[in-house]
Amino acid sequence: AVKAKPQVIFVLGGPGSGKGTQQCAKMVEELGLLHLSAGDLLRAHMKSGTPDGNMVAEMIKQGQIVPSRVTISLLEEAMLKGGKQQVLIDGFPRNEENRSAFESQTGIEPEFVLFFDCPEAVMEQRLLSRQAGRTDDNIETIRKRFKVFVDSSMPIINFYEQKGKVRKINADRSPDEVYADVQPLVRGLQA
Ligand code: UP5
Ligand code: MG
Repeated sequence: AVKAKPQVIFVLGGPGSGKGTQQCAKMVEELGLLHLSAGDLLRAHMKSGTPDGNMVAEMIKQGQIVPSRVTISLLEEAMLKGGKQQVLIDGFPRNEENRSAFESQTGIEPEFVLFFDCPEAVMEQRLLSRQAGRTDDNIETIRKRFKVFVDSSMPIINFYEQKGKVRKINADRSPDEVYADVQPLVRGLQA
């Protein structure tokens, strides 16, 4: 079980910037942190068939941000269950409502924010060639997701930038090159 509050790293960046699969998986494998993808938790929840689950399915299909009430309870449950002292939270918080609710409900402030910076054209190409069967990987929803990222999520990154907490990574490189920059930052937290 979790004794003290876990140390949290937020992993943020546009849709397709490479937050999930490649980078977080490597950190889990090599450094043993718990990885929670807010999007993965929401996609699992939408299969529950509950009214909330159906709302989540519709919002994801439209590229909209789910209310923090839903996302935070999924994250809290998964953090408790995971029982790790160091947690990567990928794809959250996405707007000011997410950010302030997480901080007030959990009392947790991130150690730092990994920001995967990537040009839209590159992200678009990656998402269009991904074969994960996601309901939001079509060009229409991808464009909506980009707009939501710029309008609602970039202000969160700017908020943490002003607090000196953003570690910006050039994500428009090979996965190994990206990881070479990520690894020492995360290792530094563990030292
Ligand atoms: N790829 C990755 N890195 C590469 C590299 N360096 N070079 C070449 N290819 C690379 O990667 C995407 C694809 O690119 C993969 O095929 C990968 O192999 C390749 P991935 O690691 O999956 O990128 P990621 O940044 O995780 O992209 P993802 O599509 O998951 O980002 P989103 O932020 O859009 O998705 P998420 O799952 O976080 O959210 C989906 C939706 O859920 C949101 O739009 C929203 O509706 C909802 N949501 C909320 O409402 N609230 C939340 O808190 C979270 C999600
Ligand atoms: Mg992802």
